[in-house]
Amino acid sequence: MADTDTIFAIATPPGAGGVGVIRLSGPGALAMGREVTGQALEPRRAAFCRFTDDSGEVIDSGIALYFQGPASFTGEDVVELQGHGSPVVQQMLSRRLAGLGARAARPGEFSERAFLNDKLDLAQAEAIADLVAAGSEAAARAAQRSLEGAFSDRVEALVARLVELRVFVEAALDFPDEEIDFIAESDVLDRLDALAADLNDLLAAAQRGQVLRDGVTVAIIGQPNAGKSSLLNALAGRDAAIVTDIPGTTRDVLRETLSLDGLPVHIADTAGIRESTDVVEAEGIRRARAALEVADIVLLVIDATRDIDAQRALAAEVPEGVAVIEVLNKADLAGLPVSVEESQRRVSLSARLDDGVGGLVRLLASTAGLGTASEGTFSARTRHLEALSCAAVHLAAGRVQLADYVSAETLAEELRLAQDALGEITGQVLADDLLGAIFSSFCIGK
Ligand SMILES: Nc1nc2c(ncn2[C@@H]2O[C@H](COP(=O)(O)OP(=O)(O)OP(=O)(O)O)[C@@H](O)[C@H]2O)c(=O)[nH]1
Ligand SMILES: [Mg+2]
Repeated sequence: MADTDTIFAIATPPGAGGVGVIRLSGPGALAMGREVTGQALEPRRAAFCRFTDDSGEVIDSGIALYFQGPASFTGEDVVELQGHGSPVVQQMLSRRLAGLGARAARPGEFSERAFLNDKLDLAQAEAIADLVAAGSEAAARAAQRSLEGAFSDRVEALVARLVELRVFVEAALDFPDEEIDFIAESDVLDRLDALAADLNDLLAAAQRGQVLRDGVTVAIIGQPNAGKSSLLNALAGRDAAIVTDIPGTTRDVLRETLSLDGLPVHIADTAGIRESTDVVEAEGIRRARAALEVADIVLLVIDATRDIDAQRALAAEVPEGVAVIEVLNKADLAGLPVSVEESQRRVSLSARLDDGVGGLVRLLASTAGLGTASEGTFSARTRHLEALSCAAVHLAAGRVQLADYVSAETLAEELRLAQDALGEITGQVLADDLLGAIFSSFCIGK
């Protein structure tokens, strides 16, 4: 399957820097590396070299490293040229390599080759991109765990049990007369249930991993002057939004991405919702309602010194399925103690004094399904969640077949489909253009 082109890419970020790395991979990598450096290049030995152009003139000097395939990241021969981090020098070196017949790598092509050469499975390759793009420490740790196989191992353990079950059921099919007894007398149903339960646990863990990777979208809503912008500022730890005592201060939606206890949060501060004849304010209120529609979690900010029930009525506008956290603000003025009522999804705090905001952050994390135990979480993507759900659906369908109709044949088919769905996560099963869709979103040089 391996592509036989030799590819190259600048692996360090664009711009000037201390060191600039160009990576080469493919059957011609060693010959090209030797040509550019004029040295033999021993595997895994750093060689200080001059990098020359085709007329022998020195372009740069630096270190060349050769990794002999298959003991390399891609599984092919890989050469790294580590020169100075000058965009001009790197362009000259790139031209030199192109002149020697190498081709500029597509985004993610090194990782794709690593996958095709069995150096990593698909979920691990995706974890590389997630690690590079991680927006918080917790997300980076989760991606690292996936890269090390924490997610793939659990998927593969399920696949192994599924295969055992399939072997058993399909063996039963070979003895049609005894099929029913064979299955009824065995513990297939119990094994199926245990498998489904473990699959659900994995799905829940993957959901947490996806939240860590992609973050949650939060909208702050409430009546004018309730303290929405003050709350945003307290969460952000800086003066992101204008705060005044004039109701109707915020007009536009103000978006920030914050890392709250490691959870990436895409948060929107909005205009206070009320009846307004002011054209600008009315447009702001329309936008506030639009932000509400796309949120995963809504923070309904209530001024605790005013009529609380009247302000709560806004909760009715929140779409079904969106979690609402009630924030009783201005606790200092209202003489309320700062508190968190987890089961009620309610906190009282003072945004202005930044008192009680930590409790809100913890409630946000648990509402997002993360809880405090992000320990052991691995990163996961929507694609993985879909595959796990699909496998769960087939297991459930198979169970119905067995329990209600005693059809071993349909059970066998459902088990096969469940296995295929799981196989898509690690790349054992490849749907059309899955690789293109995944690797095209990688950065170049990875
Ligand atoms: N004492 C006290 N005052 C607060 C608190 N939170 C906000 N305020 C004050 O309430 C007023 C309104 O605060 P904002 O944060 O601008 O309120 P808002 O909900 O964004 O208002 P609009 O943008 O007009 O909808 C300001 O004078 C704040 O200083 C609080 O916890 N305690
Ligand atoms: Mg405001």
